[in-house]
Order: sequence, then C-alpha cells, then structure tokens
Amino acid sequence: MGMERNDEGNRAPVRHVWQRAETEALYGLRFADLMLQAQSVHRKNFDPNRVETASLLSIKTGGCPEDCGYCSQSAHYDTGLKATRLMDRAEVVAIAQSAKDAGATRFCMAAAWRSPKDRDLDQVCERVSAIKGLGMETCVTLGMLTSKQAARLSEAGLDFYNHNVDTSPEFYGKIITTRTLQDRIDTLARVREAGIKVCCGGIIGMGEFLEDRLGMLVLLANLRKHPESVPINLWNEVKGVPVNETAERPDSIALVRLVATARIMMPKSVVRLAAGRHNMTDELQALCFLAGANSIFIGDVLLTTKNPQRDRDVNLLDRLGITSGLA
Ligand code: SAM
Ligand code: DTB
Ligand code: SF4
Repeated sequence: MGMERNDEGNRAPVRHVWQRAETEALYGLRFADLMLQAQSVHRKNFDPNRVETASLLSIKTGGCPEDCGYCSQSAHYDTGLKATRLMDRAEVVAIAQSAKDAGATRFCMAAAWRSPKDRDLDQVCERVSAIKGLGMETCVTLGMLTSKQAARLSEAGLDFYNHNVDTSPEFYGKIITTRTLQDRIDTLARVREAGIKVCCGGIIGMGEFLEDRLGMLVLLANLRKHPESVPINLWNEVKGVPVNETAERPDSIALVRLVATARIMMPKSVVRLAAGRHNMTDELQALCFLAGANSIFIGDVLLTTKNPQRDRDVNLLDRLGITSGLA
C-alpha cells in the first residue's frame, strides 16, 4: 500500500494509491461510521462551518464539436440551444463584478470548445487578467490545452483550470467518443506543469453503476497530486442528448456516501456540490455539507441549466450557521 507525504511535510499523510476494494469498503461502512470518519477528516483540514461560493459564466455557449452524451452544448445533438460567439470583455467583467457583489469569491468562465484557438486564448487571457483585477479568484474551462497555452494562462494570472475526468475509465467510452480519458489526463498534467491549480471531478446520474462512481473517485485520488477542487455534478437533465431521464439516478443516501468517501480519500481538496442542487432538498444539501462538501456554485444559472435561487441559498446557509461569501 503506497503512501505519500503531502506538501506540508509529514504531519498529515495524503494517500495517492487507493484500491477499488478498500474504496468500496469505505463507501459501504455503516452510515454513522462513514460520517464520523468523513467529519473527522473534514475538521482536521477545514473549518467545517465554511463553504466556498463560486460563480459560473458561459462565455462561449453551444456548437461544441465534442459528443459528451450529457451536454446541452454539443453540436452532435439537437438540444434547442443557440450557439453564441465569445462574450465581450466588458460584458464579462460586468457580470463578474455583479457575481462578486452577490458573494462569489471565485469566477469560472466556461467555453464550449474542444480546445481553444490561440486567437481565442488571447481574449480569454485578457478577461482573466481583468477579473483578477477585481480581486476574485479565477478559473476557466476551455477544453484540451497545449503546454504553451497552459503557460500563457498561468502568466495571465489564472488560479484554477477546470477539466473533469467525468466518470470511471470503464464508463467513459459510453459517454464520450471524440476524445479519450488519456487526453483529459494529459491536459491536467500540462495545467499542473504550468503551476495552475486543478479543478477536476465528474458527473453522476448518467446511468453509471456505483462501481463507476467509485472508479471515478479512485481515478481522482490516484492522480499524482490531488485536484485542489473536486466538483461532483449530479446530471442536470437536458432534452435531446443521449443521457436521458431514464438513466438511473443515485438516491440521496448514495450521494451523501459518495461525498463522504471523496472527503476521506482527498482530505485536503475542496469538494464542490456542483450541478444538480436545485433538485436537492435542504436536508440533503445539509447532509452533504456534514459529509464534507465545502463549495457550491451560486447564481440562478450554471452554464445552461438551473441552480438554486440566491434567496434559497442564503436562507439555507443561514439556518446551518455556515459562513460563506453569501453571509
Ligand atoms: N467544454 C469544456 C469541457 O468539457 O472541459 C468545459 C465546459 S463543460 C460544460 C464542464 C463540465 O460540466 C463537464 O466536464 C461536465 O462534468 C459538467 N456538465 C456538463 N453538462 C452537465 C449537465 N447537464 N449536468 C451536470 N454536469 C454537467
Ligand atoms: C463543473 O464540474 N461543473 C460546472 C463547471 N465544472 C464548469 C458546469 C456545470 C454545468 C451544468 C450544466 C449546464 O448548466 O449546462
Ligand atoms: Fe463540449 Fe464541454 Fe459540453 Fe463536452 S462537456 S460537449 S466538451 S462543452
């Protein structure tokens, strides 16, 4: 069993060699025992009463050449979404400022590209620098990158790059055929090499098995360095794509167990309860926070789908006594 020391030396070892069987055993603990372990790990590494608030903006929507079977923005499917051009710099900066005023500490810009053209990257870099100037953390998600492109984003002051593994190695090919999981892993390595922090997670609720959800966590937790941010997205229903409403959804307890397992496997990573919160009850979200989730997206829309309204989030976090950018 391998064990590596974390960056801070030998105080709290962070493991990077997780086996599937022990991950299943962890996930399958009795609920109270799993939650105690997750909460202990959470409290050792984070303030359990604080949740990070990030805001998302689709700066270039739709018309994407990739065939991700869950996504409203793929040009392979008729989802009724209108493709747009790259959003104006002034408009992006104004939206980022409103997000900051509304309590977001991180601003994440997403573009529906397979990979950015160098000319597009220049424009994204300009927007990153402008948003850094507002005093926000920056994140972008633009598809695959070359090493040179990653270095340029780093020079522009980018803090995080989002690039998800999405699912297990076994299920990946059933959802995406236009790029491989190895392509994703190669881009993640280039992002790391450029000194940019990594935001990497995936989606559940696409008809995958429990083994796939756990396989995804094993994949993430066995990366040489754990992603600093791990978004867990519950598939938000989109009409017209291959993934559809008949896909089996994880039940609430399965979601909480998955969050707790992620927390234990990646103790120092911020785990984000990302897409799908608008369909979750307050009680389910509260359990996810207890299990170690400590980040959310705020704002009424994610990229093209719904997110809870601000009042609902303010009210929920307030009742839980959670400190965030919202209050
Ligand atoms: N095009 C870039 C890429 O795929 O890397 C960035 C944008 S893409 C929309 C970012 C991530 O959002 C995907 O990797 C996927 O995990 C998640 N996502 C996309 N559509 C979703 C949906 N309908 N529900 C939940 N998560 C979704
Ligand atoms: C991530 O893991 N979740 C965000 C962000 N990274 C870019 C995207 C969620 C998208 C949900 C579907 C939509 O709104 O189109
Ligand atoms: Fe394109 Fe990203 Fe959607 Fe895949 S998830 S179709 S790469 S926008």
